[in-house]
Amino acid sequence: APSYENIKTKVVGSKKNVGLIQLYRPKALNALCKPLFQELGQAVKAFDADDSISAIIITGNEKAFAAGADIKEMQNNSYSTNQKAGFLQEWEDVSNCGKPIIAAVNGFALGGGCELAMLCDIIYAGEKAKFGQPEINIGTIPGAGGTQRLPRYVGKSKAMEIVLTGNFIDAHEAEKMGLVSRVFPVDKLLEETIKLAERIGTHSPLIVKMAKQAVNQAYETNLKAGLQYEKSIFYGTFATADRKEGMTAFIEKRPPNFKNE
Ligand code: CO8
Repeated sequence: APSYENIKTKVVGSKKNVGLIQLYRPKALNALCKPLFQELGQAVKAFDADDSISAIIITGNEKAFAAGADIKEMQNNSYSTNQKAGFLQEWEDVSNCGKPIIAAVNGFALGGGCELAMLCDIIYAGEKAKFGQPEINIGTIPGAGGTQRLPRYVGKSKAMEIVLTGNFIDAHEAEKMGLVSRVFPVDKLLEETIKLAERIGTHSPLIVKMAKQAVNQAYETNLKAGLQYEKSIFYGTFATADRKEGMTAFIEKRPPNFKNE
């Protein structure tokens, strides 16, 4: 396994089919410096390419999922250095992943940390999690989806409130708003997230990918074009052996044996 400095990776689950990535800069509350994001991108790409992995989990520690972009690193950036370096472009390695990514959030998910959670496919939270887009406090605005993804999760009024005040919201509020799909006791969060990943892992990886693609399209397009896209992916499942196996197994009253084909 590759050795990383700012993250830790592990394969978990009873079938060893879940890729776990732990953000690991505990002293900086997992502030998302560039080397961390480069490693995160590499780790996501490696798990995405590994046929034995069904789903990926990104987590932090009990104090912080991630407290945002690294303020110390970007303090002296300028408009032109951001432009020239393509500041934040490493994020695309995470958003381009074909496999499901689940964020398991304990502690702070602020700024870029909240944005990283939102670019995952599902967010599970521990009871003490705190979400927020506090960029406004430091004279900037969210730069990795906070102004675009957050309104799609929680609607305009709540997103505006979060972005314009910089106030934090707790896990239960976040669940009520639809930002988080479930809340667990702090010490149960990771095992529950692994269970979710394992449940997804019982299905055909090929079809899981197609389902993820189709749901994501809902955030890219209008309803009519989205429904057409869905239909073409749905028809496409009929070109796979796993679709045939799934329906045949149902009719023969036996569990399916998916081949990822
Ligand atoms: N960047 C760099 N260092 C940080 C960050 C950060 N975002 N957050 C915390 N740290 C460091 C602190 O500087 C401190 O380091 P040191 O011990 O060397 O002084 C250490 O982590 C511990 O932090 P605190 O002592 O502040 O811990 P507290 O428990 O007192 O407070 C808070 C916790 C409330 C989370 C507090 O640390 C805080 O407000 N952090 C900043 C939160 C923030 O403003 N985040 C938004 C950053 S801007 C952003 O994300 C822009 C998004 C753009 C795109 C995303 C790019 C990745």
